[in-house]
Amino acid sequence: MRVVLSDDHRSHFPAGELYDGALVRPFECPERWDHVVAALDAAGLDDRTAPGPVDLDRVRRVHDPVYVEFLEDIWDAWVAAGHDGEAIPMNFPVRGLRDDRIPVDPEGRLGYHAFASETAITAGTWHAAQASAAIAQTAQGLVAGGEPAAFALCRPPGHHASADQFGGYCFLNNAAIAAEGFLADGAERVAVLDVDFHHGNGTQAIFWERPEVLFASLHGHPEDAFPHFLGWEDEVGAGAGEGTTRNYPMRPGTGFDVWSAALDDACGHVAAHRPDALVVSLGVDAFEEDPISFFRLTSDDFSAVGRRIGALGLPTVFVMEGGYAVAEIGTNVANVLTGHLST
Ligand code: 7XA
Ligand code: ZN
Repeated sequence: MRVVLSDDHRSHFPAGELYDGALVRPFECPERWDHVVAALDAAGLDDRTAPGPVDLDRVRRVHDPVYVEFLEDIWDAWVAAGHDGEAIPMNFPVRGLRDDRIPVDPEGRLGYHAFASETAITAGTWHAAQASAAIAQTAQGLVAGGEPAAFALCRPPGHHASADQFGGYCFLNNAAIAAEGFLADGAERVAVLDVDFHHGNGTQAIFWERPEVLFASLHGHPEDAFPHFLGWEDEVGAGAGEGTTRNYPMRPGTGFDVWSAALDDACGHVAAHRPDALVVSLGVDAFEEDPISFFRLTSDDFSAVGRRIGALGLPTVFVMEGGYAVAEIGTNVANVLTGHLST
């Protein structure tokens, strides 16, 4: 399996994540990438490719141009306004406030384009976000060109980013960019299967009314888990896209018996959609020891996840999302990929 990766992710590493009432070292950190690369080495997944340049025109098929411009210039604007610290959004156009005007002040712009406060923007964030999107685009191009599967080792992750909002460590929605890439390259239908512990709210919102893109997500129930305000089972899409969104919210302590039944059902919907290509939002934070999640999958279970996805027999791009049990993240990712290769 081709693996697309680059070192450019290192330019994004905020000093602080707002967590539990304090600024802590972010869970989403560069060592995650190092552990994945080491485990890929150990598993013999060494067919590496550097990404090409990011195609921002294709990024704008997913993201609002005003949002892309915001990501490009917010750090400089923040510094020019006299701020010393990292750019952290703190107030938002929530119920009772107006969301039809974008403020000029950087603090207001940050709040307008964010949905949560844990994710800081720094000097190198835009560079890393573009590089991450380029990795997804390159992996998608390889698969569109005939490779059976590719792994996009994206960092920062993407599935929480909507057309015009960042949060949950995500800036550009790499999985959605890959899915749109397939459509731009001639695919009639695409499926996005999100197995990250957290609901892919951004991906769902992007494809909510799009009948050609099936989105299925397995995740912690929004009553119990971030992002809290999307991901109930009754969210199935709207308009022409009604029926092409599927949600599998699950409760704290969920083990592989229940989780894999949900995966089977989701895979059934993927197959019924008859996609030309599959994009997998591959977070491994459903792992039993993940520090910010509450499912109970074991490292061996991730091999079965790869085999189940491989049984679909679809051209597939795996896009890296979350996973914070840093010592095991690499093994868990490698197990999915080798499980997939074994089918
Ligand atoms: O898939 N998404 C993640 O792994 C990031 C979740 C961020 C949670 C922040 C809650 N304080
Ligand atoms: Zn996650």
